[in-house]
Amino acid sequence: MSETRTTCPYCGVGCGVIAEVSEKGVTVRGDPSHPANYGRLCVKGAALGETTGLAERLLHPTVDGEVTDWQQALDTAGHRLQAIIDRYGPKAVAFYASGQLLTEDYYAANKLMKGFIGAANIDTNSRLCMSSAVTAYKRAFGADVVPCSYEDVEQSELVILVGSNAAWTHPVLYQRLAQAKADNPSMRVVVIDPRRTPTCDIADLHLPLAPGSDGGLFVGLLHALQQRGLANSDFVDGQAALALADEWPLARVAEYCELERQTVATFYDWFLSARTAITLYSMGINQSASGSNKCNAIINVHLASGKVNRAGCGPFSLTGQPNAMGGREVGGLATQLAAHMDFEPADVSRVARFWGTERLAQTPGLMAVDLFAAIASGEVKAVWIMGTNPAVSLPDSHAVCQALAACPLVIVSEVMEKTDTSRYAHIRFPALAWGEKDGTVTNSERRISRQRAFLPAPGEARADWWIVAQMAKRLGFASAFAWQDAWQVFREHAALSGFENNGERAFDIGALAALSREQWQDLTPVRWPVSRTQDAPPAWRRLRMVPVAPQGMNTCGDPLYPLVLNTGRIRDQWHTLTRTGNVPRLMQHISEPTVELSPQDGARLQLVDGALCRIHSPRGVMVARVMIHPGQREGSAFAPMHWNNQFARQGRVNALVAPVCDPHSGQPESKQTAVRITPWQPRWQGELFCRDLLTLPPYVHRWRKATRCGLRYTLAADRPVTDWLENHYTEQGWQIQRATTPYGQHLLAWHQGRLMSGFWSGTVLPALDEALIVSAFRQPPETARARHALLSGNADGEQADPGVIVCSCFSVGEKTIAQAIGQGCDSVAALGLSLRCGTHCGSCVPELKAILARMLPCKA
Ligand SMILES: Nc1nc2c(c(=O)[nH]1)N[C@H]1C(S)=C(S)[C@@H](COP(=O)(O)OP(=O)(O)OC[C@H]3O[C@@H](n4cnc5c(=O)[nH]c(N)nc54)[C@H](O)[C@@H]3O)O[C@H]1N2
Ligand SMILES: Nc1nc2c(c(=O)[nH]1)N[C@H]1C(S)=C(S)[C@@H](COP(=O)(O)OP(=O)(O)OC[C@H]3O[C@@H](n4cnc5c(=O)[nH]c(N)nc54)[C@H](O)[C@@H]3O)O[C@H]1N2
Ligand code: SF4
Ligand SMILES: [Mo]
Repeated sequence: MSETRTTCPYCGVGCGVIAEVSEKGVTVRGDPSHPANYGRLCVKGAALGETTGLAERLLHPTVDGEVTDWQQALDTAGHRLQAIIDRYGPKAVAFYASGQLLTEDYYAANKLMKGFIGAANIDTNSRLCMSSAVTAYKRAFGADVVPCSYEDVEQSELVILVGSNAAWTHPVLYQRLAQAKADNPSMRVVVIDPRRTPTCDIADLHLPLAPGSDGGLFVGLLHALQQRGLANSDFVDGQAALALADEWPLARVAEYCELERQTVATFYDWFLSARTAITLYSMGINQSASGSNKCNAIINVHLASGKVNRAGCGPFSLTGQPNAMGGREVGGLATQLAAHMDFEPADVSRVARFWGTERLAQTPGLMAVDLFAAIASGEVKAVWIMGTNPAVSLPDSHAVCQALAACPLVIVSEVMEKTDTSRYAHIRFPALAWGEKDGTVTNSERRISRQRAFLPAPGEARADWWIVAQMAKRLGFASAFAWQDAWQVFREHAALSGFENNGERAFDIGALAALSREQWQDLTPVRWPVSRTQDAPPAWRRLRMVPVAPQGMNTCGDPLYPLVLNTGRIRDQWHTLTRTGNVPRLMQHISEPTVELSPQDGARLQLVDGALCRIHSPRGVMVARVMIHPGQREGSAFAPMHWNNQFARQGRVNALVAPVCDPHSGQPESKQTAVRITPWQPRWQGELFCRDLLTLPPYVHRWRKATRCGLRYTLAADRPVTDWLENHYTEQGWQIQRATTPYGQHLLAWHQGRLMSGFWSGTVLPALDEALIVSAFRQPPETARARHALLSGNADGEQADPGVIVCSCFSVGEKTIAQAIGQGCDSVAALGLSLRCGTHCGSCVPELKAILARMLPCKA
């Protein structure tokens, strides 16, 4: 048994964890000494031990689909990349990296691309995440400095969460906030989000504003400050910002945001009267075609009111990924150089001298969405993707997939065998995963922590920085990439941040360049700057208020697409599911692509809780299960960003989203897409349990779920699949047991006495006894009665009793109907959509009405 202190690889809170390896496997607990979490963990962090298995891992390099060795893979990749550079120049190649890489990996990739290949075409998924926040900080402060800490959140009188569902996305920070509020009842919490989210649980005030209208709310707040004589405008462009705000009196704000005047007034009063206030903002602000202006509108009110740069105050952009901040430090964005330097001549010269290169990129490169457009147009001919899954996460995923399919050279560094993106890879490099890799990450509050390896490298997987360095060698730059370990990379990165930095660049960790290997191994979490020459962040020289004219969302009321689709995260899943989708514990909460609708829209669209629907936009379609949610605004819908082709058919939300970006930051408007939702009532729905991944025929909709016995697929389709399954299993020499019930088909497949697969279908999802099925996979039932029970899917050996059949056409019983009413079906039409009863001959409609009247007397 051994213990290792390391850092959680999920969200930007950056919690310290202690990992313990024993014969039983890996267990983790919160690190009580880590200043981000002081021992706390959320459910994802707590389940980390369950993600370290090697199932479905990519463990060997592949070239053109064949497994090969490193030598061969690197030579081939280097050769092909070089050929493209020779023929078309350095701008024909690009890297697309990730805020989940370690700082050392990121530093190496940025150095190779910008410093030695000589173009700045390296961008990152952080473009989709926080580029608007970066743009705004740079415009306001002259540097990308987050001026707040978690302690500021705890100490504030007024905590404003805007476009953040921190209860689910930054759970430990949220817990710290909830605790601070419990300890200090005078603290107030305001949540600004079109949806009523779990984050609202601790809110004193929730502003369910119209999607995309935050600009108006904050510009109006600036106006309110000025009206009360509380606005200091002694900043660059301060007067101009106030002049624009003049046009936003309370009445206009309330109308624009579709909020009660009183609600807005209360929020403004609280802000004006609070001694300290902190605004936490995240994707509801950043992911907008005017995201950087919205961030500046927030920063403006903090500047004007003096609520910045002191305890308990400030505009606090919450970073999403574990190392989004580290990526900003090394220059992972195509629009900056390295160590917070830009493409100013002095910066270019300094970085070139430090790296000893004559090939340094002189101008910014392509930003993510433009980068994939350039791949589509053939301008970029080779792309190396590291640690991100753009086929799922970029907007307009069909176009992204087409671009990748047409790209002459796609290289993917991955930890998983199969992803939607790696499907298009010519060359795949197996990377080390969390627990195996070693380096540093920086969290939301600028705190650098170590991620330490505590597991051996599996198969031939290697560190991302090592793979980059090996490629650099193949391209002829061996001496600049001659590091032996991550510590050496870190030292170089730290030295660059301090190089010729006499307090001019805020990001300065020059003092850490002197760490010995042992000191770096033992590094305890530290907030930057850690300078040799200064001890506080440099005084900001160029404080600026950016004049903001609020802009609404980009989509405008097309009657064909009348709803606004909002997208985001659910509590227990991480991004494209590669790391969390196989953990049964994390699949219990929400296990399918869903769409949240308001009760009003549900009724209007005749969609009940649990029904299936299709969501259409001009770009694509998604299939989702309806969740009726009273906290959802009428006219808006919410769908998770997580699902993809590995886990669902037509579950990718970005198939719908248009690639419309903020002109300053390049960040796409992922939060507002105009859509139409139509019911989909499949002929049958079913559950399939099996031991291994199964490729089903394309007409079957499938949702893959992790269970304790292998895999579970929830299925739905308009054509039957039982014959296909039977054939498929018979071909493998398995014995088939089949039953037909009035509602659907059941099928069990056996091999040498072991249960290999079970399938149960009905006109609606059959109610199954999962425990019974899981145990049958472990230990086949011995008695005939038990086998019969298994075939029925229920321990009592019967299909769940439907009660007296009311609808004969579809054999729908009274009990089933009562159950559906209990789950929210409140009309004959809704029952018909959910169960099909009454939709054929119609003769049972009066009985349906009677049951409804009996169960819902207030409706009658
Ligand atoms: N469980 C979990 N946690 C995560 C992640 C994960 O995948 N899973 N990912 C991490 C990453 S990378 C990120 S970036 C963060 C993101 O963290 P968050 O930004 O908190 O998460 P989201 O769910 O994307 O969106 C936040 C909220 O914005 C709201 N919103 C939508 N439109 C608007 C609007 O016009 N105005 C306002 N004010 N709000 C709006 C949505 O309703 C949603 O509740 O989460 C991190 N944490
Ligand atoms: N519609 C919509 N789209 C969105 C968002 C939204 O809210 N709505 N949010 C956006 C945001 S904020 C973000 S951050 C992105 C996230 O989107 P992605 O970055 O595409 O999502 P991940 O699933 O985290 O992708 C990481 C990939 O890297 C692999 N990986 C894990 N560890 C390692 C490693 O150590 N090395 C390497 N080489 N690979 C590794 C994983 O298996 C996975 O395939 O999505 C964006 N897209
Ligand atoms: S709050 Fe974030 S960093 Fe902390 S345990 Fe949860 S996912 Fe990990
Ligand atoms: Mo993110």
